[in-house]
Amino acid sequence: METKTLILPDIFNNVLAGERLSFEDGVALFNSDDLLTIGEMANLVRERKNGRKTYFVVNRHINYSNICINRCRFCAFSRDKDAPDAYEFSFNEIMKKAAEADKIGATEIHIVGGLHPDLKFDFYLKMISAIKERYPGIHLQAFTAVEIAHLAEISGRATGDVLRQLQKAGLGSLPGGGAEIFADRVRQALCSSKLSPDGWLTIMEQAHELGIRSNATMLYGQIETYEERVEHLIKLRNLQDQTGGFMAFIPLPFHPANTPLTCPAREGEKAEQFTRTSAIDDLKTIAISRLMLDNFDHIKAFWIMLGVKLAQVSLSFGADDLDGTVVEEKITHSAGATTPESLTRERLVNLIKETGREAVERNTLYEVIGNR
Ligand code: V47
Ligand code: SF4
Repeated sequence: METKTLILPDIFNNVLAGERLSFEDGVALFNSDDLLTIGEMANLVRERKNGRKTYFVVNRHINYSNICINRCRFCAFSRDKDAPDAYEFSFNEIMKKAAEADKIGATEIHIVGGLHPDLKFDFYLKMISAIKERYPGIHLQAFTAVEIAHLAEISGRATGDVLRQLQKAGLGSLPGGGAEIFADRVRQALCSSKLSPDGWLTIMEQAHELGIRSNATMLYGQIETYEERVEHLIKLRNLQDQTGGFMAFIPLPFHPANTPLTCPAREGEKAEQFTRTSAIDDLKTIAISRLMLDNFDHIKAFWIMLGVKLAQVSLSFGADDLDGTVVEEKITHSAGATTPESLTRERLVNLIKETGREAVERNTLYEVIGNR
């Protein structure tokens, strides 16, 4: 008979005592088959921090362009400028999408895109200031640390200066994308020309120092080891100890369809076989994130990537936030996501209530808008 690796009682005792888990604890949890005990521990921490509340935000994503000078091998979204399906939204199109956000009562617009070779820094400043001027009540969560580094590069400014100028224009916070997996080995294989882990962490530190709060992510389910996942979480935990600027952590399961890894466009490259992460891996990763990141207030289950039903289950495995209404999403849907692109406020509330939890509408900064 196959033997199951059970959770070490020491880890359970440490969680009960509210003590910080070590690197070795994190790896032991990933190597354990005892999903239900891991979930029970994560739920304990989740309820200690957030009770039975589950947060959501009424928001709209705007992916302003898929044109990107990078070619991350896990990304099905990016295109060369001359590709037939390359796109960039005009200023007017972006304003139209912002108006749609306002119409549904959105309190947040989430703006990210590729690293465009030609758009000038002024375009980004104008996009932020025009939306903010027209809709001052909407929080703008825009540009990953990778885009901030790109804007610094194209404008000849320091990243701190780029952040200050965007903040002055109306930027509210940074999304957590672009962190991928910090391990050099994985980055060399999958996204060697991307902003380095130190660069990502430094930009987050600079943003936090300016009072620009942010999220953090981890892209998992590719070639990384459990050790590399835990290492990633500990790097985030260390920076959070220093700045306290992170709001939520979002584990992102790799979607393999149409990516250069599975559908190479270049001659000579071999197509790799990847399947979607299992539901067990998704739940385990959410739960272990909740357990390792003791200094993060929120763990987000991004329903777009997890699927609606697994996102519901994850609320009992450490997650306390379902993200939002989203409306239009291109990054995961280019990579084969089968989820809808949008959920209404009412649907989100029902999904949360179906799990027996309290639905709380929040703004980006987790200020409560209302109990629903
Ligand atoms: O940076 C790219 C990842 C990120 C794939 O901050 C992929 O609240 C899975 O960061 N399969 C963008 N993931 C999304 C993101 C995000 C989403 C929701 C909320 C927040 C937040 C942030 O998606 C990218 C990259 O890490 N990604 N390709 C793929 N094939
Ligand atoms: Fe470009 Fe971001 Fe896609 Fe990498 S993940 S290719 S930086 S859009």
